[in-house]
Amino acid sequence: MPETVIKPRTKTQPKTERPKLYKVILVNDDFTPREFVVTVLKGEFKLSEDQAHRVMITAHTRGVCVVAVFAKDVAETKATRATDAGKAKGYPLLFTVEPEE
Ligand code: TYC
Repeated sequence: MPETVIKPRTKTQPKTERPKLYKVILVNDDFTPREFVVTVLKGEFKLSEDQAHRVMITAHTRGVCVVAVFAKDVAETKATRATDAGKAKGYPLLFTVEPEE
């Protein structure tokens, strides 16, 4: 009687791909009032007064500043809404979206 060989079952874990994150970037301009930029950052990105002020000043002095990272659709929606808030007031305020490295 031949021996029964039981093969161990090896289960390979399917890789769960982490969804890519996207940076929302605030771009400086010469026309949008500082206080308005801070208001939009607080309203759309839920930053505190302090965080919003720091992000605004960084964009103002360096040209751009990363506001936050989100899943693609959230980043795009927030960037569009924040840019539109400036447009509604006649300001050239701009938020762009970039994939994270
Ligand atoms: N540079 C603008 C000013 O001096 C303020 C500002 C800051 C505008 C950051 C846009 O992303 C910005 N009124």
